[in-house]
Amino acid sequence: MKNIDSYSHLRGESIYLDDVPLVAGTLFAVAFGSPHAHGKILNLDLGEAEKMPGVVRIFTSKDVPGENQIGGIVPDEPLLANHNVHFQGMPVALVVAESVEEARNAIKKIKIDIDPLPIITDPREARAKGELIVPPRTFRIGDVDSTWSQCAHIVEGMAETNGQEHLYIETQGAYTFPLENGSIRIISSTQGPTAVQRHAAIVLGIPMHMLEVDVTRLGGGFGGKEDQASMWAILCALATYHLKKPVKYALDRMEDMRMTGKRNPYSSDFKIGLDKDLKIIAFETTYHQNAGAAADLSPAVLERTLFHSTNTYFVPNVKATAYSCRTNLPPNTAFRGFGGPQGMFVIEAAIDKAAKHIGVQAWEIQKKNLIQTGDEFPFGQKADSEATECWETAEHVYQPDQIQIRIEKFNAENILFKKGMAFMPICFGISFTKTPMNQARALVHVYTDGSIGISTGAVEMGQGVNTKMLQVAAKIFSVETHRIKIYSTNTFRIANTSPSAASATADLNGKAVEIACEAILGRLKDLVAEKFSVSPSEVWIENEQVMAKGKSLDYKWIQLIQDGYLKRIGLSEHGHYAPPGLHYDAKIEKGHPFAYHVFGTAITEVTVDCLRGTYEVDAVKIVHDFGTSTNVPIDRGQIEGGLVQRIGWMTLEEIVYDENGRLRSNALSTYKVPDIYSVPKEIDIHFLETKKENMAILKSKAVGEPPLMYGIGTYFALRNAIAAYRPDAEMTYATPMTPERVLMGLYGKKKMVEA
Ligand code: LUZ
Ligand code: MOS
Repeated sequence: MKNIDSYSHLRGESIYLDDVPLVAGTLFAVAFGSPHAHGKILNLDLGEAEKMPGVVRIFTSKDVPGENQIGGIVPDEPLLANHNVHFQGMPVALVVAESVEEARNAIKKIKIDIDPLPIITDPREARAKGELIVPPRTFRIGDVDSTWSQCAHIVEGMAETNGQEHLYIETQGAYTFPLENGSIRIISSTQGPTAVQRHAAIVLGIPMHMLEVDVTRLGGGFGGKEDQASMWAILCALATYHLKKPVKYALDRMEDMRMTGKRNPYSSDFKIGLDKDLKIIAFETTYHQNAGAAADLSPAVLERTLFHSTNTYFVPNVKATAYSCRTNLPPNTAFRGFGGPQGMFVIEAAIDKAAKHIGVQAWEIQKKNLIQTGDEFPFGQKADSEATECWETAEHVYQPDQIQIRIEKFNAENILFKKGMAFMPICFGISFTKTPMNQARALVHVYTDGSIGISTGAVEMGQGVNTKMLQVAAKIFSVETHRIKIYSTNTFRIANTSPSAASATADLNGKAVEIACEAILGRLKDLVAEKFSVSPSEVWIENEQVMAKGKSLDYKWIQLIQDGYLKRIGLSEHGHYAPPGLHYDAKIEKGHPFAYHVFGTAITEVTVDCLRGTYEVDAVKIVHDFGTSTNVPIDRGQIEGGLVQRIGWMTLEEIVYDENGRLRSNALSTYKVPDIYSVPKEIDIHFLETKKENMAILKSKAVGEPPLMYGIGTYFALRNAIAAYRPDAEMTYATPMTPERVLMGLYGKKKMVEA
């Protein structure tokens, strides 16, 4: 079915934060961010700013009634800086004024004296200086040290991935309202309503039940609003708490780019060992994660990097170590894939380097090492693998041998244009790696007119989760979809929500909807059984008709609901779901953290203009493991969007901080994001339908993050095209592959220098 939001989106009628009608008396907040990346605050002079027209009040850390702390995993992040500043843009004060313009004008009059401290921007330097967010972690299987001597080929190297700006179309923001008796209503553009509620309670020193967080929808999140929406919501709540007035803050684009964290950049080392049959028998890697100035979600991101260190390959001997390094950049955070893509890039770089060293194609190594059902991941979980099925289907459907022959012919006939191909097989674990987060709730009401209202913990951010929730209820009740409405996500209706993240939102919340609907349906069936003297197990509903013993009872959904009300049966239910079988022991780094894995294979073909260094992605051909997709258009949209988002990260998007920790790529003029010209000219998606049992909702596997990883293939296809022009091109494994880097690969004298 179509995305239920498509009509209102197209007409511009969907309500985002900035579309919420303004309430009389609303005040506007703007944060004053530190102009320095690291230092001690000697003096903060608000005098002149306070006298500016329209200014109502300026808040600092001294105004925090509870704890000045919003750190989620580690309590290391003040809401407002008090003694020290740790990154440029770190909020120090909050100006509240009668208009946005007046608040922004007042910001310019704030004076701050900072005694500078040394600035670190590089994660390896941070590690050398002992600046770690959490202790390092190591995942092990087999014994790498004793395996190197058995390897026919050993290759070592370094791989680096840059950060990525989330660039949700809707920037961060919140709007808060005073309620009776000190309660506060918070409208927040957040993926994590409970995170906002929990931290607002800590900062304000009031119980969570006084804080209503409501989210209708987001104009994109991509992980950037999993944790980092809290800051703005709580700043507004702080102002509302003191002033008893509605307060709104919607960041402008440059503020958002400067003050919020991004995808964690990684700098990694690898060593890979293969036997003479191209089996990878040893892999050792060390990740240096650039966490920025506070933990935020980085320790969890780091964990997922470790879980994906071998991507979709079985490697019997692995040692993977990960360091989360503190630097003076805005705290980096969740971003679609959550550390997985960073880890997967490293093993793909290792395979590419080994292939060049041995003189084979990377795909020969990739194919030989695909994980099989029953093989063990380094963290102890056994794979239920579709890796080979995806790969072989891709070979069958897309004929890559023919593509390669065509490419070689093209390359022989053209001097200034070269083509390249790469395979990118993926494997992504579905579940929050923190096991307790894997739970969800849904509240289902059936009204006396037969219409149905549903609340869940799922946040709609364009991914179509509300449509999927609606489909679950429509299927169980077998009613028409127009009868069902999915409500906003609200902490007064659904408590203790996990963020909409980890690709798990539809599964977790969908199962909770299923449980709640089944409970109501069970009571309705009992009523039918009594009324028609049949057994409840013989009753079902089909297209709004009540059926029993194989035939219609000439009794409709609406009559059934009205009778249900008159008979005083419960027409509402609160469902709770927690996937069984998940466990993980971080002491030994073994367990079964994922409900299942999603597999797939992409074949990418690119053309490089060897005069200009520019390139085009000709085609990306994908076989994706959907289980049994319940919504093909939405799932296709997720695949295409994820792919292009990752192509952007691999090719164009270049975050540049200078040595003072200042963001140089702070606007869309200096930060190039993918546009229609970056989209592959052809995207083919083959839906691999597997009938096997799985733990996904309606067996329709999670699709949010896995397809992002297909974009990695573009990077390696570009390298192959460059090698066709210049076989001795020496290029480091660094992203993004900007046209500048391509040119250096094509014409650079020696090893390509870092941009
Ligand atoms: N968020 C989170 C995530 O808190 N835990 C996870 O495991 C995760 N994975 C992917 C994306 N967001
Ligand atoms: Mo996320 S990276 O918020 O699923």
